[in-house]
Amino acid sequence: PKTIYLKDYQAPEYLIDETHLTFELFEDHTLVHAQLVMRRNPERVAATGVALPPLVLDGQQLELLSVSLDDVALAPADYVLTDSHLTLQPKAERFVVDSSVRIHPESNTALEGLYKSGGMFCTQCEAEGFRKITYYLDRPDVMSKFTTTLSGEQLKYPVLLSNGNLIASGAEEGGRHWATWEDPFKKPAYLFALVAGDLWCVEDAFTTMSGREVTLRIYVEPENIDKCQHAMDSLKKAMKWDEEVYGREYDLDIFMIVAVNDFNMGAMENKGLNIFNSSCVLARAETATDAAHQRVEGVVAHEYFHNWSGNRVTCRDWFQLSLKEGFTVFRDAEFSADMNSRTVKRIEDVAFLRTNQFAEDAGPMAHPVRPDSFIEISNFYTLTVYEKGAEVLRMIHTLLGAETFRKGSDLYFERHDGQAVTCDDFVKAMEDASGLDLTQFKRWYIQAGTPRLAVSESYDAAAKTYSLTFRQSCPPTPGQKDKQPFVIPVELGLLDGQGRELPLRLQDEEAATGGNRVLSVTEAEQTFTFVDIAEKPLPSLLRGFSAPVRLSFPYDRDQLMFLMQHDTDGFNRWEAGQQLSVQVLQELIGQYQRGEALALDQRLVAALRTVLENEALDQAMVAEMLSLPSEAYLTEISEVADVDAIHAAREFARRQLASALFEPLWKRYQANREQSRQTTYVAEAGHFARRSLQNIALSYLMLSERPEVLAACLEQYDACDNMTERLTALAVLVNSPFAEERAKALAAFAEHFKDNPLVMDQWFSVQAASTQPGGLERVRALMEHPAFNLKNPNKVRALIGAFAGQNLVNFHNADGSGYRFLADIVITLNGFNPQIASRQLAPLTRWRKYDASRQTLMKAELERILASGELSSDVYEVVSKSLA
Ligand code: HT7
Ligand code: ZN
Repeated sequence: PKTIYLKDYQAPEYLIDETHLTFELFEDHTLVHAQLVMRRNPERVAATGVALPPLVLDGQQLELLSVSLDDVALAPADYVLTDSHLTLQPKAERFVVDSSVRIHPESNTALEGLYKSGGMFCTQCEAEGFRKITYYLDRPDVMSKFTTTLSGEQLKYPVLLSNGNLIASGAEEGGRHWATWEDPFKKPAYLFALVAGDLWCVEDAFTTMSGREVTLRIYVEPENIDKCQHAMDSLKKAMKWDEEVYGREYDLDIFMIVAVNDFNMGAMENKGLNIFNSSCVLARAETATDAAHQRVEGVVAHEYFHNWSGNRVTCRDWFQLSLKEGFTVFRDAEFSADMNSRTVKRIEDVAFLRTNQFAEDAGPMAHPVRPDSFIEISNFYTLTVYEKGAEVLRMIHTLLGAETFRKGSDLYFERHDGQAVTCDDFVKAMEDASGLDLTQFKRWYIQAGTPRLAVSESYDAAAKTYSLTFRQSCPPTPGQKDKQPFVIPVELGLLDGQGRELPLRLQDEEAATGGNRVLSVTEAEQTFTFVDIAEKPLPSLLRGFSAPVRLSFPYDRDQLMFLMQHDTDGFNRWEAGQQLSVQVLQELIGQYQRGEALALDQRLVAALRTVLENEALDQAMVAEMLSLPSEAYLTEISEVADVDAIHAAREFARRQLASALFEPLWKRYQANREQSRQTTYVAEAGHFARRSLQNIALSYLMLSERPEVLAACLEQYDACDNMTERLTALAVLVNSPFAEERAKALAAFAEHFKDNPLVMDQWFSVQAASTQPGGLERVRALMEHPAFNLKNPNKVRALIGAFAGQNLVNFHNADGSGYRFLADIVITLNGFNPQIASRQLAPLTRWRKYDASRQTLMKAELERILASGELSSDVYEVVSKSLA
């Protein structure tokens, strides 16, 4: 496999002004006719010379039936055909290429290009799937106006959709019909989509800020028509938010979403025709949890926001992926923060980033937000490009302030509408709008790895000055040994003994600026001195997680308890609790490793008791503060992760807390469950908060194994009206010693929901994540269940992904059985869905984190995969880089 480098980027030799596609859909093949109205790219003439260069079209797995140039049919001697390209020699600056190919969506298991999901046809073209549909310049900087006609059997495929507006339709002989769609906006091929199926739709409308009426439709299989309202409500909220916060208005007369069951990722922002994994559209109380409802809201918004950040202004090349993804994740996170609790959203995102993206940044696949090389672009839809990319945008927002950031985004959209651009173009718009020089800041785009920021303090009582010294460093990552200092925005406050914010004035400043400010750390070592500080303060650092760094400050446990109670920044109150828990858990891990009796620091109990008894606190915050750092996070922050010690220490702490805090937990559980009984389900922040506290309380209480708690759990399981309460009750039963009740509940659940694949995914996940012994055997048995199907990515993620990613004690069984199992699965998946195979590999790539014996076992499995035969470029890239 070939490595592609950013430094080799060249603009295309030819452009495609118009693309006219015709699809004839049949059960055993599909015919695709493409007419491309092309011209030479004037930008390239100086570099290439006057003679016309060859036209090299991308195309894979296509059976070429005919090709013509300006209506003259070409013979095989007139072109060069390989398994990835069709090369022609144009005779004029402007010309038309016509081609016909046969493809086989009915046997496309990779779910890339045109494929069938259940009984419907659908497409997934990002990043390079369009070349599996027809011969084309399949690169994002070739933008064209598309017209698409599709025809199929009327009874099987009554709905025929593509991008843009429907301009004609009709019936054909033999029970077939057709429809023609025209997209007035130029777009790259990766945004092309078509859908044909027997679908029902929910319809609504949105009036844009300039008074245009837009039709909104969500298409689903008939049995899911009752699960679309939440997605529709989310879509309307997102459209309004984007007008209000970014001034962005929708531009077509119709916006469509289609839900499909077989999909490699969450969703796809095809112009005017978003295609969604059904798990990111369908949600109603009885079948989807609160988390699923919030995910639907976030993903619907994310894909909608791409209409501007991605579609109207797109990426010049795939190295710039974060231009659209980082920006759009930042936009969707702010939207969710505005719709729900801002602090809770930030806590969830930061916990996810620190556990998963930091691990990626410290592993063999570490890459910059803008990578400079890849073998397979599908491998670069990563947490770094998406989530760290969003953090980079958040830092720009912090440095510029909301108003100037908005000026920058207006300028960016105005300057580049209809263009394919780079991350540098985005930053330039922000610089031009703000007058700031972001040259050094751009290192965030080009240097991989998570910076460490060590902070120390010194207080001079006589001079009333308080100094903070910041030392930044960044560990080496593949291909990048030495790093230059980053620009790190550090939002902070200084608290006095009563927890009040002190006015902040730096030496050389004339006046104080309030109690909260952002310092820009730009040097490897830098000291900031505050004046007029009458008593030694306690710093509250990196508020709201203002930069994606590993911050350290030598807080002792009493100081952390103080911050937990008094910090004026909600995020940092949670953060103080997490740091306290980490210190306490690391102490327990040490005790376990030394074979000592475990003893929990009672200060953690006291701190959580205070939180639990504070009825004035947002209940979602209470729930977040009660959640101990996950085993995955404890693994991530360990030098060498001791899986068994981490699990034992965390479980010990949970049991101790459950027992010491039984009374307040029970009180809050009962109060909240009672309220749940009195209310019908509502998908809103206040209700999410109540249920989250109720459910975390239940998970602690069940550790007590008391009969009244078991009875409450069974009551919640049976009598609740929603999946959030039911699934938690099921999960705590699955993790409990009550074998009879567990088996009964699992069987009842499966019987009740056997026809709902998304609910069955949750049933698989709950069991796959259970840390009870015998995890692998359970997973193997579940693979034989009639609802399981290795060809369906949601099932793979629900069972295999949950086992390897969440069930750490079982997956990392010292005998290596978990590793062998995962390698076998990857080898099998590689044969029919390389993208999913490569994503499932991630846990094995982290082998350097574990002890010598596990390292050997994990590496051996990676080597076995490498030697297993013909590997896809997706799997090859991840395995070979992991072993390098
Ligand atoms: N932009 C979309 C990316 C995507 C994708 C990429 C590779 C393979 C399959 C895929 N499905 C969707 C999703 C998004 O970020 O909005
Ligand atoms: Zn996206």
